[in-house]
Amino acid sequence: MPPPLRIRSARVIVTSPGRNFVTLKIETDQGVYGVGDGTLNGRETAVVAYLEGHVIPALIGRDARSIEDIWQYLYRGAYWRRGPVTMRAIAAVDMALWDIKAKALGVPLYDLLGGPSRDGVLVYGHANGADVEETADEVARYLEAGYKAVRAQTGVPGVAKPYGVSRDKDFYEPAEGELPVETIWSTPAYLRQAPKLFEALRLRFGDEPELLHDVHHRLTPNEAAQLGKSLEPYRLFWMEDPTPAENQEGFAHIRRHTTTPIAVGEVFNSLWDAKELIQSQSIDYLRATVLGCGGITHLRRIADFAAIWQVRTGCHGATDLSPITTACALHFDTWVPNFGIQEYMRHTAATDAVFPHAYSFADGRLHPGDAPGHGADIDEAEAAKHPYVPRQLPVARLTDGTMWNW
Ligand code: EZ4
Ligand code: CO
Repeated sequence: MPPPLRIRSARVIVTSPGRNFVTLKIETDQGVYGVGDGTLNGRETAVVAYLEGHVIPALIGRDARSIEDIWQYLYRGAYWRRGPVTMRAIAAVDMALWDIKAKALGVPLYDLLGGPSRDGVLVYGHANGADVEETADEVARYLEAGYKAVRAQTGVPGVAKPYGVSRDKDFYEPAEGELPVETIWSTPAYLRQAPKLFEALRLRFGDEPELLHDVHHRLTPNEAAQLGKSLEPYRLFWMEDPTPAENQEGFAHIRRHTTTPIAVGEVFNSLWDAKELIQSQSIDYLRATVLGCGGITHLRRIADFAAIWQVRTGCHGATDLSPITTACALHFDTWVPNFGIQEYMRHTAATDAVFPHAYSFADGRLHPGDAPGHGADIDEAEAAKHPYVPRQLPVARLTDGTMWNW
């Protein structure tokens, strides 16, 4: 047995280079350290309190090589299982421990998972515009930049601030206000508009580019079935989060009525949020992430389970996941046999400066790089320049004022 790598210290670093990120840095007595992401958009300080009050004291002195045992200790040992705060705190620890192990062995993380299964990770970018024409122009920009897959969101007549449409075309960040910004939603207007967008995109760009769309939990199962049917002629790669997945059986209804592929899971915390969806073959892609689902240790287990039913991965990759999560996701994506696609919203230059990383983009794919560990780090001096700024995600109401799903 090699000597243990004792955890000497663990610290939480909160930084806000344009938006908030929570980072856990674990140091060992042999000088090797690792970093993990614990960001929970709009609820960052809850994860900080969980890590500092309940996790870090239990880590000191443990052998950092015991990734599985520490995962089980934090998951079972909490007694109160699952939930976004707990699972992100566990994910932060798990990412840092995989980073330490791979660095100590001098290999890129994907080597520890089983080695590379592909040359580069297919990603999709986010195109959005106030109307169909502006959105199509944005799709064109992504295709010109080499993207092979593009998510398209467009404004809906009569709907102020619809999901996914931003003023800054390069960097979309929905958490804007210290209190939630109020937005308005109209399902009838949206159901009329969405097919017009994808008809226009196929007319302009032909059959080849992969097109994706995020419904962002706004529809009922039957409305989602109607949308899926109306989009079938435009051959989407996926329709995402068509309805909230609290009731997993709702997806079976959508499935019975449309062949438009379905993706779900960016708000999932564990396999138990996805089990019925997978077993009933109601979905095509699972958007669970290393950050949301307790790290690599649990996400690989979910992916193996999903593979039995030919469900593929499509990890969440919005800008509220730090470059540390992006890096871990890319190592996971490079290995996972049932890979589908990876979401990629570019981080700002300020964020990239705080989190130097080994991954890079070329020809529509991201490459994790060959640096030992996951290849992402935090520049603490740079991080200290950007103190925490309270921000929350918006809320949505129907046109008559009724609270709805943002
Ligand atoms: O709204 O991560 O597919 N991507 C998304 C994201 C989510 C944000 C919420 O913090 O739905 O843009
Ligand atoms: Co989404």
